[in-house]
Amino acid sequence: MTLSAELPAFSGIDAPFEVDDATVEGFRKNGHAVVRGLASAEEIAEFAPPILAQERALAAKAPPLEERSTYFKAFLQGHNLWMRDPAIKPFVFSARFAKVAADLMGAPGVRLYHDQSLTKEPGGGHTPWHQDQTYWPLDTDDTITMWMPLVDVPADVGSMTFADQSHIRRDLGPWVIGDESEAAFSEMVEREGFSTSTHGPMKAGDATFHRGWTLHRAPANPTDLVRSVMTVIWYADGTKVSADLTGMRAMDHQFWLNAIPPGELADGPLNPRLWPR
Ligand SMILES: O=C(O)CCC(=O)C(=O)O
Repeated sequence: MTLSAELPAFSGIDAPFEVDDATVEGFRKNGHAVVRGLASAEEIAEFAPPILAQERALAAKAPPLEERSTYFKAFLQGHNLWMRDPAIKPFVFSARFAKVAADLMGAPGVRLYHDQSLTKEPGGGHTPWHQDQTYWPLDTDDTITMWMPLVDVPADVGSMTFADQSHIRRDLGPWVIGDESEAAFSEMVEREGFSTSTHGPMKAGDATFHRGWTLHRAPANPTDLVRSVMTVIWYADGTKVSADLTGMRAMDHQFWLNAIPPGELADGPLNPRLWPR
């Protein structure tokens, strides 16, 4: 028997997907890209219900929108849903999604950082400008988020807006998601003349990908639609824990990296290598 005959064939939500060269080039240049049809309608029909059940449980516990801060008006946030319901795990651990993340970055492999459901409720507020990597104690620029709607997102709800090529500038400032980050980054985008892009309306199963340093925001939801989105975040295999554990990084270090000491490989129990398997 040959070695390849012994390898498991990837099927279902792990079945491969080839990203075209223009998408890879666009991602590497601008720090973001859209991949249409990454999950099929059948796959969404299988995996959305358990994720939406988690979303409803969060919504049931949330205070009324008008009593929340800008951050908590922007979305309801569930974390590491793969640990809460085994039905969600194959979606988060998908070899297909992880390989697309690796291919876009040009990384030989990726590990899971964590997943997040991000639900923008009817009447939910805007998501202020921010850089994700401000939160992440990872000693690499090879970090990436997949943002996949589980429902069709029409133009009047909208997907994210990205500041093109902002990832090249890396750390643009200390602001975490909130009114201050919106004000500071809006002013910076204007002053420094960043061009901005959105991939517009999306179908359930389409996905955007962006780098950890790519500056981005999302519009408010003026409609009655619940904007249900699942995200998965990965980093390049071989990444070490950063020495900078200041600010929000300290909390992420405890939550997602098992408090592995700075300078050691970021390969904790919550960080399996998802590509290659
Ligand atoms: O879903 C949103 O409104 C924002 C999402 C976001 O900022 C992210 O996935 O990094």
